[in-house]
Amino acid sequence: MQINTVSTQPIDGQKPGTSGLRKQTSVFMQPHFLENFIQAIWTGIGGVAGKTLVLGGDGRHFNEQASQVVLRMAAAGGAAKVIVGQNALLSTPAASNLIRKRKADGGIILSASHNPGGPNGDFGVKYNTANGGPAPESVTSKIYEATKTLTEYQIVESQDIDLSTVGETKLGETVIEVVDPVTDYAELMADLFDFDAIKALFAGGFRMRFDAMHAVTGPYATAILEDTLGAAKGSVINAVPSTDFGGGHPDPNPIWTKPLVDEMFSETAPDFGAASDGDGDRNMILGRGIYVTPSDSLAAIAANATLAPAYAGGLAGVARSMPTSRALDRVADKLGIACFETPTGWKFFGNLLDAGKATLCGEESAGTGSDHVREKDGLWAVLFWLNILAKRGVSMQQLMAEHWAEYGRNFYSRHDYEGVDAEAANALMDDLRARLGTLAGTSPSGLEIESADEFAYDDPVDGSRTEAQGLRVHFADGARLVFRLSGTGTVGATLRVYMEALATDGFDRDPQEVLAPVIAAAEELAQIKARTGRDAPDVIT
Ligand code: VG1
Ligand code: CO
Repeated sequence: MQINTVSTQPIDGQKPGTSGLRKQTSVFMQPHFLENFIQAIWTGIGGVAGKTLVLGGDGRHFNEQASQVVLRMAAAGGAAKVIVGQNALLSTPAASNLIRKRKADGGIILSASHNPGGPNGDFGVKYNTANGGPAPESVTSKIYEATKTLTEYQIVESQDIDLSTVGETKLGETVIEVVDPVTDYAELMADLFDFDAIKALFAGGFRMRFDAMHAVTGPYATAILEDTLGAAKGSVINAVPSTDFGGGHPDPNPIWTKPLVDEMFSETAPDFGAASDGDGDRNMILGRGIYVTPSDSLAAIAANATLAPAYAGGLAGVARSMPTSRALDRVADKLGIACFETPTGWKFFGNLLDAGKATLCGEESAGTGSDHVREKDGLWAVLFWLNILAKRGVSMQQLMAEHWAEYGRNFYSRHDYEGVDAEAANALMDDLRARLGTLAGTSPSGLEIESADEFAYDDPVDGSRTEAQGLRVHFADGARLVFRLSGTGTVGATLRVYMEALATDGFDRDPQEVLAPVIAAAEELAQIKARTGRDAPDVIT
């Protein structure tokens, strides 16, 4: 086997963000760009020699080609084995599961998640560690440092490996094992949930619609929901993964899944609706005539968790990212368990899950998960809801009405301003940050501010500190406002404004109306319109 050493130079901007390195596909396809980053990963993890890795991606443009590069570079680095999903496909939670189940040293996930794909879309690479979770900052910073100094990379010369057939081959000394991407994941789900109860639900005429958004969950959802659990054929739509996600934006929110949302609010709506994103780690949950915000979904799952066999013994604790609504905290209070508040991004949940401090965790951005893997998991959330609905025997509307009656409702919304001029976005944040100390006691738009600060996180397990994780404004009436810049975009900056207000009645009101005073306060505090030049957010969730 011929190993080539290729001279290269550091490429700027290879700093992993909230979830791996994401760039426009055209940038990733530039000479050496991918190879440099993969070599930097090998350096960052202390070399790949003798290690076993898992590899797969969400099927977007460049997925297969990039997989071949990773395999050649793993072989050049002396990896013992690479376990690859058939056709280089693996959802993010399925990859996390395989890393754990097969006791691999880590894994590479090729995905830009909810970002659009295709030659004009985005591509991404993420490294996960042996616990199955996204590499923590201690590892991503080593990878980034390596990108700044590397001068060469090693790659073997070979024909493309056949990834279409399940089985084992060898590339040099490295074993390449091609596995069915769905089997192990489907087995795990059957262990966690009451499949008999869900089968009975469907047998009784319960109807659902799952929108796979032309992305990676199609094969998983079809196999589990239709073939195993008996949901009617056609319950899963947009089920065949395509390299550009059918030209769509594989982000399960009310904007990008509008046809599904419209159906769920129509006369012929099924009982339950859901969607997942590009790489299968996000979920959107709907009932007939109701959209359940991710923050509420997390809280309701926590409140009903013991209905699922794997969680019947109760939850050790729960965790949510800081911008996620505090609906979860109210449930944790009642259950008498701890509720941890972490920075945005799944990597911060890893230590809590590993240490057994949290069983369930979630983010407002449609990410929900548990200690069954170390990633958020879209289909898992869907199955959890089906399990709960099967056991409770009520509609989604009724279930949420009862939940709010018990805990109050944390009305919640996020406003995103996408592709904003980066300098303007940074200036907005810098100015507001500089004024945080003076805000307590003032009343923008008539809402009195109790306190304001910038969120920093001290990890209770390893003691590491992560700073500058969002600007928070707490109001005297319990409302809250958070400002953050996205770490997953590839063009300009995305400003995220998160709003929350607690209500103890009037649960059926429109969140945008309930939140109007908080929205007005956000504008007054940060002059969003003037600074971004936008009249309105691009996305409202
Ligand atoms: C966004 C979400 C965050 C999520 C991350 C990765 O990050 O806000 O909650 O963990 O995407 O999700 P940011 O930095 O853009 O706000 V995924 O499904 O794109 O891997
Ligand atoms: Co995702």
